[in-house]
Amino acid sequence: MTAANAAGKFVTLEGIEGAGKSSLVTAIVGALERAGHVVCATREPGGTTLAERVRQIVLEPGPETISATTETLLMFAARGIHLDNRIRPALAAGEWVVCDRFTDATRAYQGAGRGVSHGLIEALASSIHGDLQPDLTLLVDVPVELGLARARQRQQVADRIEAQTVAFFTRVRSCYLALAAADAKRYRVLDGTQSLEQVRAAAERAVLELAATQRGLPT
Ligand code: T5A
Repeated sequence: MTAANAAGKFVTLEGIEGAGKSSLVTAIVGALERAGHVVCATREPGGTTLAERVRQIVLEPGPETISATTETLLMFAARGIHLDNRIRPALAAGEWVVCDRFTDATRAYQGAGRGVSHGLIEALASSIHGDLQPDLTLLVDVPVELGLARARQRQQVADRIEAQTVAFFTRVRSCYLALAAADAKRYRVLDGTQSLEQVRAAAERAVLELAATQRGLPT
């Protein structure tokens, strides 16, 4: 099932570093709240006190190595905590959940980026969130060089993933675009090279269309 079968709607944002996802969250939340919805804005890895601790373990640079498989397990560990304590309760209460990254990030970063097998990722996805899928995924697409330049401008010290190569992020971006092409119903690709105002407007339109569909209104 998707969250469409439950009380609330589940919207995720995806894209490479610096694509502009976080900049869109406030705009999307504002648009939904103005339309009368209660919204839970959150992020992955993280979103709860305990899951944010897992985020710190997996992203903070340090002397110990974390293998690609272990990194994948940590992403799903954080996700399991997040789902149990925040996402599922919010959806069950009729709230919309707007989440900055979800399992597609594991498919793109650990799968395409690090080479972790599709089979392992899908087995973990099925075990951790079963048939709960986002109702809508906004993929903010930008060329790798632009995304990395924006991310570096904003944050001087790279985390463990931001420190990866251009080739790594090129695989991540290609995977996201392939996922979107394979499921046009769930994904909306936004051109992140446009001005922030234009991208915000497109994101707001997409979520309000979903809200209108829910009420059976023409979009
Ligand atoms: N990860 C996560 C995995 O590997 N596997 C997983 O399963 C999950 C869930 C998360 C890291 O974890 C990895 C992926 C990530 O590497 P993070 O710090 O949350 O770490 O990283 P990001 O989500 O990538 O956050 P970023 O902040 O880097 O990217 P955003 O959110 O896409 O970009 P944003 O909105 O912060 O914008 C960056 C800068 O660009 C400007 C903004 O003002 C900001 O300064 N900007 C624009 N400028 C001009 N025009 C536009 N249209 C602009 N949009 C934004």
